[in-house]
Amino acid sequence: MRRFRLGTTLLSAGLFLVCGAATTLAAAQRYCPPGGILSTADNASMSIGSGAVYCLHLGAGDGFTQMADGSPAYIFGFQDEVAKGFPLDTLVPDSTLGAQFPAPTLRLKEGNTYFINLTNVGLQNRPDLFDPHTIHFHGFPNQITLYDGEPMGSFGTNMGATFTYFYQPHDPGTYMFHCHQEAAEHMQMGMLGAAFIDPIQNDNAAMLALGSARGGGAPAYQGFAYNDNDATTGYDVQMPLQLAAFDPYFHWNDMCYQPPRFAFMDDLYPMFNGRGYPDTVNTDDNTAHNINVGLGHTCDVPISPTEGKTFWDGEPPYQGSRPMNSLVTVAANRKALLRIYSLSTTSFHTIESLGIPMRVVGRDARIFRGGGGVPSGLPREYLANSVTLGGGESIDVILDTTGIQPGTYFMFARELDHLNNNQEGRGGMMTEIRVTP
Ligand SMILES: [Cu+2]
Repeated sequence: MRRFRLGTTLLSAGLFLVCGAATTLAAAQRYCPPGGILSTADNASMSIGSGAVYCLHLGAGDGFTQMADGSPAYIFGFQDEVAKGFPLDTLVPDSTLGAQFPAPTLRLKEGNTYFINLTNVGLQNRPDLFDPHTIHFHGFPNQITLYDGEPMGSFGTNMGATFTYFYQPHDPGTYMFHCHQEAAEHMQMGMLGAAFIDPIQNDNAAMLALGSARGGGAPAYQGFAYNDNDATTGYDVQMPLQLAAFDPYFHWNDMCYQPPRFAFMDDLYPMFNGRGYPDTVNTDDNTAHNINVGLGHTCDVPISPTEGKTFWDGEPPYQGSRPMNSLVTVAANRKALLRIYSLSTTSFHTIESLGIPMRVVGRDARIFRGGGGVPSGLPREYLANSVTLGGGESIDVILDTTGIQPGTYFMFARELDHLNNNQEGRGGMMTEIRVTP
């Protein structure tokens, strides 16, 4: 905790430009370099071309989301300020209680340049706290300390302040980002998202056309997981798949001014992309903003395992808080790339695909090739029906539906206690792969 606020600090390409005007809670500033393209954080256009400059803006604060059994959960989280479009002079108050889980997906491209503004909009439900927030790109090679978001090595962004991160991604692959401030708490509370780097090979028309060479009317590939030089990581559809889970007691404690229960963290809501089954296949994108909805809860009644909803008094502000599902829809004789990443704070997860083999093409943002992962290295890909990830790890899996009968297939965590939504069975970390004719 700190007892003063930093002014808005703008940093670009190693050049320090300290803005003289102190930022207040009522005003935010967004840095965008000349020629920079303002883009929504999860807009696929950010991954087009090479040498482009993009300017993004994330807010960090608190909010509420809904578990698959209907229970609410108080969260800390990120939101996409460009997509929400609030005026900058009221961005901070407008953004309160707007956190979403997972965070907006950051789809970046090798060779482009990204300025990512982070505004700390404060914790509306915890005015006693003035926690800073950060963006930490987990696994980025050669990240400089200033933009690494690890607060003991650099700093966190204080309430009401905006800091501009600068990234030039060079190494394609599946990464993840999270707030690193008091990480055990802020990660358990939901400040987790996907960050993946598209390879420059996506610009290679001849390589993309190899998709059509599969015959049977197959289209060109949509893209590749890596610069593989042989199109083995080509895909027709792709999806990031986040493994993370919530401990409802931890979240209740944070909502109700109780000490976080670090030593007893017990993730009773395992989730794919912020939802437990069957909510994982609900295509409602839940994108409306939840501004100006009353908190509606009372902390008088402690949460109980059997009646998690009793502390709510009225309709909780859910909208916009869980924008992603994890339903994979792919045609037969095509390829779906799953960018599986774990930001679990408690458990390993073993994810099984029933009926569609998984071809593991990369791990921890490295293509599976000999010779240090160079494209000319020998293939090290392998087929599996399950993969196991600890927190902070990623695995790139291609589901090849060649010869697979159209129908619904399941992908799920093989730990049976991860297939629940707290007390509700047949839920948790499970989703569907729908293979269409
Ligand atoms: Cu944080």
